[in-house]
Amino acid sequence: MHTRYTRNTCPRNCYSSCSMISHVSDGVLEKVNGDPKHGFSRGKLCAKGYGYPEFVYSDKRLKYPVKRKGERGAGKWERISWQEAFEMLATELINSFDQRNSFRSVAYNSFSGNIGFLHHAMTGFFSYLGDHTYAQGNPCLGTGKKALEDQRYSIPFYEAEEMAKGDYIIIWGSNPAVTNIHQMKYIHAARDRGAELIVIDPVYTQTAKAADIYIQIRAGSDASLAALILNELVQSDHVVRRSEHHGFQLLINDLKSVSTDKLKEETGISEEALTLLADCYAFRGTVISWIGFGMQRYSNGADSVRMIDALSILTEQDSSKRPVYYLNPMFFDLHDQVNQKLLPPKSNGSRSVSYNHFAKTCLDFSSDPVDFLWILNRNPLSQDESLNEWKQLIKNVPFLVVSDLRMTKTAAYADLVLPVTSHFEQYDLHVSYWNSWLSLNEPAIKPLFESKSDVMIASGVSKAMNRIRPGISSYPEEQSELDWIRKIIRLFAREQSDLLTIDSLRFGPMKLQAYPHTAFISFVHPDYEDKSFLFDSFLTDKPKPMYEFRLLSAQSLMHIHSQFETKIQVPGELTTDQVGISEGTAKTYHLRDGDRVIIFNDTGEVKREVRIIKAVPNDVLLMRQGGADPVNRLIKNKNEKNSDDHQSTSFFDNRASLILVGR
Ligand SMILES: Nc1nc2c(c(=O)[nH]1)N[C@H]1C(S)=C(S)[C@@H](COP(=O)(O)OP(=O)(O)OC[C@H]3O[C@@H](n4cnc5c(=O)[nH]c(N)nc54)[C@H](O)[C@@H]3O)O[C@H]1N2
Ligand SMILES: Nc1nc2c(c(=O)[nH]1)N[C@H]1C(S)=C(S)[C@@H](COP(=O)(O)OP(=O)(O)OC[C@H]3O[C@@H](n4cnc5c(=O)[nH]c(N)nc54)[C@H](O)[C@@H]3O)O[C@H]1N2
Ligand code: SF4
Ligand SMILES: [Mo]
Repeated sequence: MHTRYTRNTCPRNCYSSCSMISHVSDGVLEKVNGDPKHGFSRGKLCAKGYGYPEFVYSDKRLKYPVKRKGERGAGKWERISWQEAFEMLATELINSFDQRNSFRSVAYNSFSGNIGFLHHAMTGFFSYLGDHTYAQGNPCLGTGKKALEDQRYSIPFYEAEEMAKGDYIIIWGSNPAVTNIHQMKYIHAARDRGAELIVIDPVYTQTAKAADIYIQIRAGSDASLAALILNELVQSDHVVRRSEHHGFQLLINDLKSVSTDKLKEETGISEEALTLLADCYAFRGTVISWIGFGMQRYSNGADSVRMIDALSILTEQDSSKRPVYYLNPMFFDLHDQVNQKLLPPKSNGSRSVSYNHFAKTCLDFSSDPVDFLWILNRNPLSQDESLNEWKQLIKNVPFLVVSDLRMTKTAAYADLVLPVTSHFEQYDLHVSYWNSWLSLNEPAIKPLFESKSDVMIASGVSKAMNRIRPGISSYPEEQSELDWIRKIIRLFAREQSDLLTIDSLRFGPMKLQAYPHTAFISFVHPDYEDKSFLFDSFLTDKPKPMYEFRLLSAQSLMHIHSQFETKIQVPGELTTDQVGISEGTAKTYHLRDGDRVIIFNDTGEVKREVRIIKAVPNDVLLMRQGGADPVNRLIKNKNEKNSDDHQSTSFFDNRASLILVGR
């Protein structure tokens, strides 16, 4: 049998963006391997990656466009043709337009399902339409990004592979053994040279297990721990470059006014651990801080990020000895840059709504209420922090369309559901938000059933609109996926290398060159010129919590958020039906493995089966994202001020109690 090989790129919202080699026989995707030419993942994939044939041929894949029959959410569907689907969309869009001579009441919300460049197709489609409503910001990592930009002007940049050169690697709130598995290679390379890995996390994670030193911190108290370390460093005279930094003295003054006993109590850290961390930051070699996303899922997330970052800035003149890893600032924004160059700018009358408050803002519009909503690359009824508001919005909005690979919790409430292709069935282009590799994705197989890519869908709707009302859409509907890719590559080639072409990428991914960035450092609170950023976090008293437990629901190995339900079960990984509790909690509440509990707070309740896990601290309930009864039912948006500072969500600030209901 003849086997054909193509290069694909994993489009999931994952640090790696692995390039992969697909093996296709008789039009069937038989096997997927890692691409040895992808210099970051170096020929390896995670288990989800190797499992892609199962994902592609899953019987859960949507096959045809379907429209709702009966009540919303009743689960009854009627198969329709694409032509009918496009006509329905075009009619709804034009009806909305005709009511106010504008598309302002039309909204779309797309996020992280597929992070390839071509998955901005809907951004393109709507930008060409004119005024409309769209979601903006970054609910995932926006807080830390903004915090670092406030403090440093731009996010520090160090190549992912260079982590191998550290003497100490201190990971604050990231779990790369689960979320960024290829990075572990570079960490272990450093350890082989004698480096030490220190992990700071409330949970004894897989990464903590691989570490030389694990420091258990109380959830949400990283800013306090970093303040304690800084205090030690000031006392022992290990702080450098004092006078150079705007607001340094403010920071130190604020630090003096905070009780260290109070901070110690908050963090739950031993003296020994504190001394050890202060000694690490005082070390004259290369001390790497990795600021993960765990500690920014709190309302004090920005302060935690700035405070941890301050330790690196203030302990060494030579910044190459204090690398701070957060994300790849060169390429994280590349999508926006490309959109700015290739698409018309968002029109003045368009409404941009923060992802964080999307449902609420749309519900509150006093004029031009949303009457058409398109959700794609997103599953808000599982993943958002405001499920109740989302449910309300979905109930109220006159027309909801969802494009996805599967009938998700969100799609189940739509009026129209459109099946999209997997990345093996379309072209795309990818750059990672962590490493510097650019790679191509070519179709390996034909689109399954009647699925279409986001680009093809954008073209189809535009054509249908123009058939009904010639000239109403100026979207360049004749452009193919390859045409768009050529344009994007030409942009990169201009800045990177003439040798960069589609054909060169067919031979393997290319490492993009970083460009220089400015260094400007300020420790001043972005909202108050005369205060350091310590101000918010420490000088306000925190009310006593109503519920005993923190809800932690970080990422899990075999899933990307609500995506993937593989047949392989990893021993020890929580299922969506379970809650992980500590041995201490089990004792206090007389709970046993397998007991059924209800977990509740004033936002909602979920049912779970108890699993006693040593790794969990006493004040934490550990849960997985996704599933039939999502943990997000218990999560409420804590971010009252609709400010840019707090783009990320405060998932882990939420608390709950539990009650036994069956055994
Ligand atoms: N409780 C809790 N909730 C969380 C988090 C947490 O830590 N705890 N983490 C948050 C974080 S960090 C993130 S990034 C968000 C992620 O939130 P979402 O972006 O909503 O993530 P997914 O669940 O992956 O949903 C993406 C959807 O896109 C679909 N999709 C995949 N490929 C394509 C495509 O090519 N086209 C289209 N149209 N659709 C596609 C998938 O099938 C899936 O249904 O979740 C957040 N939610
Ligand atoms: N397998 C897999 N990989 C993924 C994803 C996935 O869903 N599955 N999602 C991708 C996405 S969108 C993202 S955003 C990244 C996120 O990847 P990471 O940066 O690893 O972030 P999280 O998994 O959200 O949380 C990391 C750790 O923070 C810890 N933590 C919680 N609260 C605190 C705290 O107060 N202080 C400290 N120090 N630690 C705390 C959690 O226990 C957890 O172990 O992963 C990406 N990679
Ligand atoms: S999920 Fe991440 S690690 Fe796994 S194949 Fe995709 S990009 Fe690579
Ligand atoms: Mo994320």
